[in-house]
Amino acid sequence: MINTPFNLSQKKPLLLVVDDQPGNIQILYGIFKDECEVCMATNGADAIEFCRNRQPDLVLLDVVMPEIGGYEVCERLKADPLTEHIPLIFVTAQNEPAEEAYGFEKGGVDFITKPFHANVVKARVRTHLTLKYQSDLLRTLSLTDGLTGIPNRRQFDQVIQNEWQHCMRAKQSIAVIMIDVDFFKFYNDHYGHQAGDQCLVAVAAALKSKVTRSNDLLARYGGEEFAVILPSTPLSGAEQKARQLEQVVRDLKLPHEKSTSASVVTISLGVAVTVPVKGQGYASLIAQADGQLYVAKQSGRGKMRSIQVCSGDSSTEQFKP
Ligand code: GH3
Ligand code: MG
Ligand code: MG
Repeated sequence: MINTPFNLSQKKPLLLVVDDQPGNIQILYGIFKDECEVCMATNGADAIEFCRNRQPDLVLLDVVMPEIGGYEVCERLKADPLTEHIPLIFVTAQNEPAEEAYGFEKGGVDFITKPFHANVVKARVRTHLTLKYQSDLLRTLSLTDGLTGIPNRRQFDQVIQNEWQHCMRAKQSIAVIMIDVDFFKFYNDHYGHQAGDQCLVAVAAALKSKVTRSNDLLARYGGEEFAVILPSTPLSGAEQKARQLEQVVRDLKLPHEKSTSASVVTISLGVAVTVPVKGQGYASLIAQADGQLYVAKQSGRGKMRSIQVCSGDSSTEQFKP
């Protein structure tokens, strides 16, 4: 097998073959069964459902099918944010340039003509799987923090935007926890920058072990700052989570001789919760959580402070020992 980047990845690529003629599916299955996980659909509706559920790496899509034809399947997949990034190759008995141009216009990445020539089909599929692997990798890297391996600020911004809208529609509360490592400048000065980096890696891993619900997100927000998004979570739940996060970092027992508030590395946390309403942006929620983080720092560090932000202006601060 040629060593293309896609087959350097751990998993076999997932290929969906869509054709109303089982004979065509069999031929393509025979060509790709060794290097791909091949799944099949015999109509457009099933193909769309499969793509929404399993996000294949590439779809080989018959143009002429009863009910929903290939071009319409393509159009629908491109209109859905869940499936818009999946590349599609049209499979057709026609090889008119006008037909090909139409397919590209609809969002296909390539054409394969029947009857199949196995080596040509293989080469085209490999090219597009390689491109898909590279664009996935780029997307993952651009959304991940290089030091700690957790989501970065860019991913945080994307997720909070989506969750904010979702919670507004569902009339549910959303919580943000801003986290800052205490006396971290002293830590670096005393133990060195590399030890500082290792400390951030350990803190990130500890925090991650407590942020486990599928829609919750932990991100590195900046230097020694982290942030958590908790959709559909009321104040009490967010405070409970913040206390767990404070404890899990304290339990790492990373010595910090230069901290004036504890003998180990600790974090301070600011929590803000609200039910989003139209006309209000999420930036104010982050600012409120930051405000609470500042209060937590002022009250001695290694602490959590929280606020319920009401729609309108009146907010209720929660003061705790
Ligand atoms: P406070 O308790 O008020 O938060 O004090 P602090 O010293 O933690 O806060 P300050 O903002 O003064 O210092 C943050 C330090 O974090 C300074 C900066 O050099 C360090 N830092 C930021 N990013 C990194 C990083 O990626 N690696 C390391 N080793 N240090 C970092
Ligand atoms: Mg800071
Ligand atoms: Mg700090």
